[in-house]
Amino acid sequence: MTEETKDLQALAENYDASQIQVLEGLEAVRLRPGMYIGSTSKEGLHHLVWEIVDNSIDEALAGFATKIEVYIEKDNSITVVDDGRGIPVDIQEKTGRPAVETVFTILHAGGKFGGGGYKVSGGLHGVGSSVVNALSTQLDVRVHKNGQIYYQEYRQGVVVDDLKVIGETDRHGTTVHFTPDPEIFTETTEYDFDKLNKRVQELAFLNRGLRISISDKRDGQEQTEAYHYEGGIASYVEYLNASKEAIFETPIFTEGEMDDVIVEVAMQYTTAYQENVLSFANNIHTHEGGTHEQGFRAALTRVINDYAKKNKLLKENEDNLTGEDVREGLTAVISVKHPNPQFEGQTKTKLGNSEVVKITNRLFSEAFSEFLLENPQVARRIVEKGILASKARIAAKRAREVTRKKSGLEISNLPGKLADCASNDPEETELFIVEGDSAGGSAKTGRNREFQAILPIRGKILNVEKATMDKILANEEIRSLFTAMGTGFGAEFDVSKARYKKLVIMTDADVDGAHIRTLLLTLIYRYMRPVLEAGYVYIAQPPIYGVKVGSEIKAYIQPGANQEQELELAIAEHSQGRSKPTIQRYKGLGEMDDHQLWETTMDPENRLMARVTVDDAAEADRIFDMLMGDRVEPRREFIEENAVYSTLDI
Ligand code: TTJ
Repeated sequence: MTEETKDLQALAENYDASQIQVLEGLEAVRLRPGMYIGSTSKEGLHHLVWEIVDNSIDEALAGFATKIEVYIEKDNSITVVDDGRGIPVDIQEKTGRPAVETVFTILHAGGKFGGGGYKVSGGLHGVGSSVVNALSTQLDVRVHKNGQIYYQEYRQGVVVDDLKVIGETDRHGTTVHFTPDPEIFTETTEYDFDKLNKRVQELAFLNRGLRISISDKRDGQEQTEAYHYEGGIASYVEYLNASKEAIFETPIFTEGEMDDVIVEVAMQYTTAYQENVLSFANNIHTHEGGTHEQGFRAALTRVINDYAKKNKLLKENEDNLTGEDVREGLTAVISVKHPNPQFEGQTKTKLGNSEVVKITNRLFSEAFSEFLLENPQVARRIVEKGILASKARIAAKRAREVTRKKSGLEISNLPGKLADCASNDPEETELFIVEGDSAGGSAKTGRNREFQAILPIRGKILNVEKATMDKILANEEIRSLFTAMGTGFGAEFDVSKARYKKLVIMTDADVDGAHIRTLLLTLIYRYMRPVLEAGYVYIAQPPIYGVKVGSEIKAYIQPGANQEQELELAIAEHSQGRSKPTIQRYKGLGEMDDHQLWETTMDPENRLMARVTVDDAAEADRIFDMLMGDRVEPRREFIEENAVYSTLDI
């Protein structure tokens, strides 16, 4: 028997059999938290919030809650408030306990009692509030219902006292407050406002009409963001297209329901060349797509071709537009709500329910065909855009056929500027893309040649958003990147051929560096997506300060939210009496010599790198036009405020 089991047994002495089961259930959660919430890292910590918020979202989707508030309290505990019916407080026959107690103490309970409505939210792990309770040092719930305020509290999931009435109220709803247990969340118990805020905004887009807010009450970080979109996912599309040029004013919005599956689609075309289709199932972002996307794509292609032929925009003997043609410049959000979603794929973010192909296809086809009939001007623009795309595609194909034998992207043509490494084992090799020739020089001499390769690029790389495939292929900087990576391009792209499993973007820690990084990320997002999905892309994090005593560097300070405090600390630590260390501020990689660059930024033992997620890159892509616009000042401010870094890694 483990120590923990003994403790629980002792606690359980006064309980009956059902309560011992409760304790065993909670103990299982505390012993293997990862099985219930995915991980106990920063991800898991944030996951707790969604396990709670999902319950309020369900109550909103059932039509009873209109407002949800999320608070990060001063001590990094979380409060979630809704104005729904309130969790039931009546005694359940089966357990002899109030329903609310069961919700928080029995594994897998919650959601379905009371009948009617199905649970639509529910995260990837979908196990609910008892898990959050088990993983919190303290959790309390207040239910406003029947004019009374009911209260109960728990410690590490164990009931402190019976549910009791602590006051009167004229409102209704549920308030849950919890403190994640630092014994479980050993990496961090500090909440990231931006991370919560992003998801809260996404939930507002995905659940039309919902009012949801997030507030940070921590000292010095006080802020609130509140969201409410009457347009739902149509507003989401407008948001995604904010800095792009749309070819018609208002996004198309369709919705329908069949066999208890609700399907919503919002879409708008822009003058861009790429497609941007996001899909969701039960509010979960299905990064890997799935049957809802499949049904949507098939329907889109068929309906546009049917319309084009019927209206003689495309002649009977002409080839149909392909899926790629009709998705060029398309921004779309697909959201389905399913009573029993099946998630598949490597990251469990692919919708697998096979019946959803037909349902999405049917519902979207009907609504979209009707839209085209009623909006002939918009319909004509969409078809014309597709025809243009098909012409460009055919021209590019011809051009490629002519030059097939010397496409130039074969490894035998490795670019001259590439300083390759000795090893050819992708498991250990790293490709550094370095901005500028001088930094490239330092990186070449400073690196470990065994496994680190350097590809210097010149300041400007092509804006891929404004360029066609053949233009992109003709660009020197881009070609050398693709050749070095060895993955091929376009339809021939093959991530398994990657010559390096780390692709590290190393740019100056200044505005221009951030700009170039964004250009590269957009290129990778658009044309090397599998490399990104495989987790191969990193951003190097050169220090911004060096703390020097005499000529010796004692400490490097990395950029980040706490950089100034860390600098103060380092100064204090390396001061001797009145003699203070000197501070060097690094404006660019060029200011470091080869040895410093190795030590601070490239040496796997010391360096800090941020792994880029698909979402980071998607965000870079979204803000792209802002960066590429003609006005310099807003751009500069924007980059300074939004340099795209993500979570730490390695
Ligand atoms: C269930 O069916 C009967 C009426 O109440 C329904 C219900 O449970 N509503 C509900 C639960 N609203 N809000 C919650 C809830 C809110 C939070 C913040 C946390 C939890 C676990 C539940």
